[in-house]
Amino acid sequence: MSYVDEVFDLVVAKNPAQPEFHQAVKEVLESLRVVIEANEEQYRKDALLERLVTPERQLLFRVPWVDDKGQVQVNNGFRVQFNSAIGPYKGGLRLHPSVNLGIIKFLGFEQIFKNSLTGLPIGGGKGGSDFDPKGKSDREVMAFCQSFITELHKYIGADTDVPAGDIGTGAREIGYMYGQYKRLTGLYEGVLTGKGLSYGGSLARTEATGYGLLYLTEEMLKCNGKDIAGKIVAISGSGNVAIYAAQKAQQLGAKVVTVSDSTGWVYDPEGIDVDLLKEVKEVKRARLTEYAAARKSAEYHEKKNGEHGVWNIKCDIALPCATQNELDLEDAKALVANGCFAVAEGANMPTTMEATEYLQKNGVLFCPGKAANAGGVATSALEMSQNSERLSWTFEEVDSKLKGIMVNIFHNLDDAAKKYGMAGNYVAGANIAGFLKVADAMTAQGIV
Ligand code: NDP
Ligand code: 2IT
Repeated sequence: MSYVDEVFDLVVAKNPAQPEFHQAVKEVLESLRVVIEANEEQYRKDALLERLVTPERQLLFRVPWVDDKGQVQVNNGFRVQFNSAIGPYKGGLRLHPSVNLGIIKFLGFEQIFKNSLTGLPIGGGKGGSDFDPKGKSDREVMAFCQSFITELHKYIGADTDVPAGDIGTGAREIGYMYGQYKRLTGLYEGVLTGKGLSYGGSLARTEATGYGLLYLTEEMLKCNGKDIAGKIVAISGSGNVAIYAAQKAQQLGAKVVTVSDSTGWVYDPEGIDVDLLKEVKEVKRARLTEYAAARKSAEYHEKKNGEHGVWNIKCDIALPCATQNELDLEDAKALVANGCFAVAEGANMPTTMEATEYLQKNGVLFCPGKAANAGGVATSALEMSQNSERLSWTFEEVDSKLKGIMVNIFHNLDDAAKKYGMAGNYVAGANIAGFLKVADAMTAQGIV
């Protein structure tokens, strides 16, 4: 059996009931096959792949907190410190009831390659909890965040592990966590990114993932003889990534006609009103029904099982920005049938493997999340730099660095795909380019 197949079987056997982790590993290992086979003896002897798929450290902890009725609640806390070959562990914290160890491991594994692609010195990690911030008061969210950091603070630090936002973790949660970290340690250091601007946050970090997604998409289209201006864009999600993806797409002259949340979706043929969306989602923390109620041109659809939702709408470009496995084979068929020619992932692993293959086989330009959404973590690394030098850069400075990083990422994966005989396969290109740097650093640092 080939080394790649052996390691994949090992991952399934050693990590039962973690389908998302298996899926992420399979996608990466499949596209590394050609690279591994060229140097199989050495990689096998060093157990490089076994080390790559095994987190350096996994922290599982209890998070007790008191709700507004005086009742004690208990959640599960997670931090997976996956790989520190090229820098301190870096990656977000997801707060969502669906969070479990397998989800955090898939996200942490993806983060290794994503962070490598940014060209910046950051290793891979991810964390979170099955706590659901929806419907909780600010005080309850603060109580949870303080308890979460009371345990986690022992294992993180500006030069060891630097968490940030993800689903359910935004500026409010990062603020509460930062305050508690500072209180416990006495350190005013860049231990978290996505901080508020008044206490060490970076300009453009809020916008970075969505803007970066569009900078990369623009470059991918340009290199394939296409232009984003005048195109119809379908977006899923209506959180941090979706909102700023919509804003930048519109600035580049495209028309964004959809957004969604976990209970429904909106079709707005006149183009999403981003200011209204921000008011509904960022300020009121309300449902999309409120967007539709305030906007004549918008149709609201309740989410129903088995329906294609936003992917049924005719579009040129699709940007999934909500969550994993939200775009399946049926959705991919609907997109192709409607003439969609490009898909770039704002979320982590939103497209199933079958859907990805179908899109690629049908000539759709497809950029995976670990490249397309790397602008968020890249700008987090820029926030770390600013914290280290105790300076803040202007919005334009950060934004132009972000753009340069995204353009560079696209060319790195394009070049890697071409070099290994898979021109146009940006999934393979991203995995190979991300892997080679980490593998080189792991090899140089010996058996650790
Ligand atoms: P937010 O919490 O701001 O928004 C998440 C959005 O996705 C919301 O609209 C939410 O709807 C929807 N959503 C979440 N879970 C589900 C679900 N199970 N089913 C349907 N809809 C769902 O998160 P972000 O925008 O930050 O994150 C979105 C994606 O982007 C995630 O995959 C994340 O890992 C990825 N990402 C985020 C980065 C960042 O910097 N924030 C960087 C790189 C990737 P509702 O409000 O109803 O829950
Ligand atoms: O998935 C991701 O890259 C993020 N949630 C952002 C991580 C970060 O450290 O900014």
